[in-house]
Amino acid sequence: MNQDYSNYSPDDQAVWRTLYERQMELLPGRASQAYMDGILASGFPDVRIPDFDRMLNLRLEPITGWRVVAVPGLIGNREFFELMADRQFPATTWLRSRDQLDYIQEPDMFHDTFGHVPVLTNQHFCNFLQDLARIALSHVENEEAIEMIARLYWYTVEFGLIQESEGLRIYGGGILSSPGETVYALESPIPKREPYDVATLLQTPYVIDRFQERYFVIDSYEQLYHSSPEIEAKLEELLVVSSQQWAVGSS
Ligand code: HBI
Ligand code: FE
Repeated sequence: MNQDYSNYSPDDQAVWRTLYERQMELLPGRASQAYMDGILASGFPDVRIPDFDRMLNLRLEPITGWRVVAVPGLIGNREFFELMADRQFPATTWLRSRDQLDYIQEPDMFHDTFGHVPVLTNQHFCNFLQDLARIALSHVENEEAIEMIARLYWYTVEFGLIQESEGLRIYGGGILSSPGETVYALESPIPKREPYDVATLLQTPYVIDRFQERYFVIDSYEQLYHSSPEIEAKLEELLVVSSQQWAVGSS
C-alpha cells in the first residue's frame, strides 16, 4: 500500500494544519527535547500533510535507518511487530474529520506521524523499539505474552513521560497527538506518575477510551533501551508462573 498524496483534499490539508498549529502551540516546554529536535529533523517544519516518501523517509532514514510505511489502519500484531523489527513504522494514511479534532480512539495519520515519527530520530528509542518487536515476535503465538508486551508498549511508546533536566516532558505519541492529554498528562493532579518499572508495566492493564490514570516516567531513552534484557527475562518469568498456575488450576 502507498500513501496517495493526491487523495488529500483542501479540507484534509486544513484539518491537518489546525491540528498541527494547535499542537505546536502547546508542545514547546511539554514535549521531550528528542521530540522537538525530531520535529525539525524529520521534515515537519511546514503545516502540510507530510508526504511519507518525499518528506519523512528522505530525512528519517539517514538519521536512524527507520522508515514510515503506509498501512490501512490497525494491523495484526504479527505484521505490526514484523514491520518494526525491520525498522519500518506503520502509519495510517487517513485523517480524522473536523468534528473529531479533539480525540479519536483509533490511530489516524496525525497520531501515527505527528505523534510518533519525530522520536524515531532518537537512536536509543529506535533500538528499544526494534528489540521490543523482536521479543514480541519470539512470543507472537502467545496471546498472554503479546498482551503484556502491548501494555509495556502502551505505557512507553504511546503514553510515556521522561524526566529531563528542564523538567517532566512527554515522549508518548498518544499524548503528543492529543491537545487535551498534552496538558492533562503533565499538569493534572488526577493521574499517578510513577518511575518506569518493567515488571509493573507488563502487568498493568490500560484503558483506551479516556485519559490515562497512570503514567510512567523514564530517566532517559538509554534506560528504555538498556531495559530490553530485563523485559525478555521478566516476560519469560511471568509466562512460567502463569502456566504453573494454569497447570495447578486444571489438575
Ligand atoms: N497497528 N497500524 C497499527 N498501529 C498500531 O499502533 C498498532 C497496530 N496493531 C497492533 C497494535 N498497535 C498494538 O496491539 C501493539 O501495542 C501491540
Ligand atoms: Fe500509536
